[in-house]
Amino acid sequence: MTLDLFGGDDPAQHGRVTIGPQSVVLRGFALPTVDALLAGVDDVTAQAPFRHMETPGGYTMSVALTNCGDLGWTTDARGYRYSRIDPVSGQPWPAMPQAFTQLAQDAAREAGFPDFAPDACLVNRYEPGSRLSLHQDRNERDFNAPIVSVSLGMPAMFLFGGDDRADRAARVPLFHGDVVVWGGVDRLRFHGVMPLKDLPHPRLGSQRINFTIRKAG
Ligand code: MD3
Ligand code: FE
Repeated sequence: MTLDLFGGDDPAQHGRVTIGPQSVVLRGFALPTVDALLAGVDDVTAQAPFRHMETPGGYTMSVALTNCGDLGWTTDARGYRYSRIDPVSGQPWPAMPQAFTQLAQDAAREAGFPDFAPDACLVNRYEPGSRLSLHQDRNERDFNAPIVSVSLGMPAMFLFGGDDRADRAARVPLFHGDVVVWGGVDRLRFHGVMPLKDLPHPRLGSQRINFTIRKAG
């Protein structure tokens, strides 16, 4: 991977990259609305700050997370689940910013999912060294709905595996402004993120924000 590929505004990165039968990377799709998206992240994190959650296995996640929308994903010693209440504040999660919903529906339509009605958004914050080990997203009620992901800030190497944990994973670099839609037959594929390198982003510095817009309930 050359430095140039991590530049972020290289027009050669733009376009549509098919990474599975029903998964597509829309390079730079979020760039036109990035100001509104970052304002949304600030709004959400002012009400529900990023926190490092515990896994049921007793580990602390290296990725910090928060949520917005009607339902938010949490993990603690008792397991993984969606809930309406932020366990830190005791209040409902912040509302989903309109810019998130609009972008997610536009991207889902582009990818062949015209009726996406999201009710949840998980916001992840990575710092250098943060990683996400291979996992499946199975806490949502309806696996027919796609998941839309938005990457901002530092680049990351996404790992896209198969339906079995042992399946070989493809490496897909994700850059500031990229949007990915995952659905249909790809919805339960194992996936993860390699430990982040410290390649500070001009706007976000040494962090990567990824948010995934979902239908959880
Ligand atoms: C593929 N987040 O929050 S987004 C997660 O970059 C998560 O923060 C990663 O995995 C990140 O659960 C990857 C992409 C993603 C999300 C859900 C998927 C890819 C997926 C569900 C099925 C297949
Ligand atoms: Fe995931």
